[in-house]
Amino acid sequence: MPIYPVESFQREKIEQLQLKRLKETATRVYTLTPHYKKVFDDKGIHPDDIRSLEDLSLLPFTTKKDLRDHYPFGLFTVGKDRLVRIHSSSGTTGKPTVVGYTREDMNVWNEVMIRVFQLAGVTSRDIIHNAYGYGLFTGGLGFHSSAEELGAAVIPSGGGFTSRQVMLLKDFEASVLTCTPTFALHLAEVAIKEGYDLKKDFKLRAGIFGAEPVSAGLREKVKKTWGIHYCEVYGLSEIIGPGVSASCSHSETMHIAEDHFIPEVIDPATNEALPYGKRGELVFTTVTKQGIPLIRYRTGDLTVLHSEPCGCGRTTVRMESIIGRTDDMMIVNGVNVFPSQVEHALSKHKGATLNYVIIADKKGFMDKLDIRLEVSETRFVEDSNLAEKLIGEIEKDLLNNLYVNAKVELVKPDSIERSMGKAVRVIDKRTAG
Ligand code: DLL
Repeated sequence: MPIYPVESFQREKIEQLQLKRLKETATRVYTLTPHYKKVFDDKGIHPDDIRSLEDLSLLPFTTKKDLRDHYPFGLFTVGKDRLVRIHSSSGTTGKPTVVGYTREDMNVWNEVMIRVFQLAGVTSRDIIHNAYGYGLFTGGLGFHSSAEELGAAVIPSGGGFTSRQVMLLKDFEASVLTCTPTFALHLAEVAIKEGYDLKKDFKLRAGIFGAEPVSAGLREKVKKTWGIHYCEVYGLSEIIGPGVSASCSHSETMHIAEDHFIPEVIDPATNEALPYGKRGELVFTTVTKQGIPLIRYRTGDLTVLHSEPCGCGRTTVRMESIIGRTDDMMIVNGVNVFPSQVEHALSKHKGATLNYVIIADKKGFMDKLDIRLEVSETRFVEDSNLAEKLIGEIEKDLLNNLYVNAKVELVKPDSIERSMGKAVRVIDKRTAG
């Protein structure tokens, strides 16, 4: 598989390119948007003051709120006549965040996505079954345009109609599946129920999965159930959509397209930049975007960056799988827990599935955590000995490993609603209403 030349640049060379592009972007946003002029001036910083990449830490952050406050086009640096595409975030409350792409931005997006396909070992000869949602969400169209650009055949399935998708997956002989990891598992479940043999009846050999946090347990389950190579892809609409980073076949960490998006990890409490190897909030500065360039955009996603070159030959900075979002973290009687950690614990127990809902609530002054967990076979709820054993094991595991005192309730197979896109795992009644 080819590697884009820039992905194997020496550190010094990539940093020179980043610095040049950073200066251009800072000048662009400062001169073209009243917002950035104001926030740069408030910090007493001018784009001409940027002399090295370390100076990035002097620049102001951009948040989701800034995008909302300037809804819809207030942070754009081009006129509407130059846009060729508009997308927006998947947020469910308040105004969405809106992003616009010029022709040049679409070229960058296609380029970084073609790099993702290369990381996943996907070529123009592949047939890609694209089950990411189409529409304002960047998943469907982001994969679609770039797969066409690659020269692969793309099947625009979108989300939903699972049983029909299973039929198309088989009949059209797709070799690559692209969707959220939870939907990949749901497709497998439905196919098995309909009597298919996943390894024999399908031609799938790889999947490119992302858009939501995935535990090691869920990743393994998708890999094993389908018997395919698992490439993880990360991205967010504010930065470009899918394609910000993806994993290669050597490691589960994801290579960042850092010639376009400069990553940093900060301590979300103090806002200080953290060194490689430390966990914190991921922040990106786009350095080639024309439509809506963003300076130090706070993603809310928690991860760790690594700078060592990878066995695949790439030298780009890599990020670990996202453990959760800053706003996903539950604090249960003082203990910090991420849904992905609970998911990982569940994945270790025979009889448990990865279909679950976590419900946080208050009992008096104390927090309480209930987990509704679907079992793999009815006997695990109907046989009280089996049920008691499974509940006991999981509750003990959560207490010993995550220090969380949770109450597990087992429910029958198929009783928890499946998600066609990003799964919703937590209901926090403490914060609702
Ligand atoms: O989810 C873009 C995307 C589409 C990525 C398809 C990958 C595949 P948004 O709807 O703007 O964009 O949501 C962005 O989704 O900040 C993360 O919290 C989460 N996310 C995306 N990829 C991953 C991943 C798309 N691999 C938000 N692991 C981000 C964990 C992810 N979370």
